[in-house]
Amino acid sequence: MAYPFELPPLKFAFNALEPAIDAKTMEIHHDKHHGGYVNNLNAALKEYAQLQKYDVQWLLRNINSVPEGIRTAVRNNGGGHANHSLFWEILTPGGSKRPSGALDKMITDTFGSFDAFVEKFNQAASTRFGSGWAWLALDAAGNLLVYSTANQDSPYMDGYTPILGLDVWEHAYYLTYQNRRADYIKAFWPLVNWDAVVNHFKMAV
Ligand code: MN3
Repeated sequence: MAYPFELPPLKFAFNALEPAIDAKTMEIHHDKHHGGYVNNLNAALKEYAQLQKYDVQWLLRNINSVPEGIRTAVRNNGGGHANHSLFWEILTPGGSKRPSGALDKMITDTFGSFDAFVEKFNQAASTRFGSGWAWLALDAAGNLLVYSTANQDSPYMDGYTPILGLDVWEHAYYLTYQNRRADYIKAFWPLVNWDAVVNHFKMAV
């Protein structure tokens, strides 16, 4: 999918993740925040016909070859579009307990145990100062890593492929949790759609 980019519809109702994530937050977050990134990305690319054939992952992987005049706009808004598109996909009402198959084994092999992985991810999410994201991603050699990025910076910009992400911008949790980011992080795990994460893992390896 390339220019003009479109806001992907949510696959569940705004209130479907309550009480973990409230309906108002979901509505504003999806329609206004993500919608804004899509609109701003399209506006940035409007006069750059040579870039309009590329998908957002390509634009982010090749951010340094994007013309300087729109590089920051593509970084922020392309990142925002890619990050949120993944985020909505890996959330689902009721979630699923654990990843299956090869991903489950690779998480255990890489981090020692599933619980150790969760702890490391929570650490990345809670210590990201200001706005950003925590990620489970694959590097170019196919190794799993957990880390965080600032603002809307995308793992694609680092040569990684994200398969699970958590938005820790205040807009993602402030209405329900105010300053209690740790409570929001804890409430996230039961919503994770591991089937979707496994699909992204399979596409990336
Ligand atoms: Mn967000």
